[in-house]
Amino acid sequence: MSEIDQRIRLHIGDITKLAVDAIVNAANTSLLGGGGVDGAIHRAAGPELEFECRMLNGCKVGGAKLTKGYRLPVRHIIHTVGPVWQGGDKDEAELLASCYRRSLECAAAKDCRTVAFPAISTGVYRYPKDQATQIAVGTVSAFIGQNAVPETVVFCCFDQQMAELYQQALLRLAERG
Ligand code: AR6
Repeated sequence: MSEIDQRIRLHIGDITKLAVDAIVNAANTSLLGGGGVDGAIHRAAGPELEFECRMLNGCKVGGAKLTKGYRLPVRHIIHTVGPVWQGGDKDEAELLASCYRRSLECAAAKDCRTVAFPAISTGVYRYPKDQATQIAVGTVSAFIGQNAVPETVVFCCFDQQMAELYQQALLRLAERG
């Protein structure tokens, strides 16, 4: 097992229950909450989160902004905005990779050693799950290969099917060396 494999973990469950340094939120450009994982994070963190988010003036697609964790067992929440899938020729892959890179940069800037990501854009934003997991794994492993922090990245999957896609993507990456 390579050093990078040891720094990537899979978890099946609700990301709001994870006690890590930072979790990533799959937000929208307003940063004012919504459905899916965004709604779950805002509900669990409490109304203070939306209050801080209001000060941030939104976020562009592919960008990331950081807040405190409030009632969640994390120091920080990193809010990123994934691309809406429009068929694949609207820079979706580059924008999704940018979400992972910018989020990891935010985490590193605050010395967050363990960071958990949901599968950004794979719900309401309809990004094909197999492609999204490959981008997630490729971008995260490239980043941690060049940076000591975060030490550990958790891909938090809502269900077993998503965990299997991550496993396949990790296997493919290991095969490529
Ligand atoms: N923990 C972990 N993963 C979750 C959770 C959870 N509690 N809830 C859902 N997922 P989505 P998007 C998974 O739709 O596609 C919001 O309204 C889910 O199974 O939350 O980036 C925002 O405000 C899926 O695999 O995010 C935006 O408007 C993944 O998280 C829009 O949705 C992402 O699904 C963003 O859409």
